[in-house]
Amino acid sequence: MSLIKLIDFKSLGDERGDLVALESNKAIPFEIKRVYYIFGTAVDVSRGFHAHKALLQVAICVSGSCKILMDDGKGKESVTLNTPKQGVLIDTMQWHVMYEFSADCILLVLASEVYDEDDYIRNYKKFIERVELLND
Ligand code: T46
Repeated sequence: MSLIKLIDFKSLGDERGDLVALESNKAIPFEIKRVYYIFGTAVDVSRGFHAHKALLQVAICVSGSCKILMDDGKGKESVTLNTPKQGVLIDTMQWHVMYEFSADCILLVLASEVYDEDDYIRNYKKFIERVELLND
């Protein structure tokens, strides 16, 4: 199964332009408890380098573009995000890295929980250990 789970959003566009509406448990497959956005990241800077134990997220490039690499400890896949009409699911236990941000990139992230640093695994070795534990 692909590590890249893209979600296409319906655009309510007309001659005035586009409008995308996102609701919990509809286009977004969880209750949205937090919204944050990342912008002003230089093209040579990468972010992320962590996995989440329980958090579900959908990342949407509402302006510009960036890439995201997903790694489940067994395989890696990456995708370019370059449209506000599509989001990518960042599943639990997916080590992820965002990179190659365009100067105009705004990466909007919808999250299933409020911020909790204890939910992060920021050490790759510990991530792999947990993957192996969960697969036992
Ligand atoms: C993720 C990717 C896609 C907060 O205080 N509250 C928040 O809601 C968030 C998201 C971050 N922070 C603090 C934690 C750090 O001190 O903001 C600082 C920067 O966060 P971080 O280094 O984790 O940023 P990224 O871009 O590496 O990762 C972020 C999210 O943190 C993460 O959950 O999945 O974007």
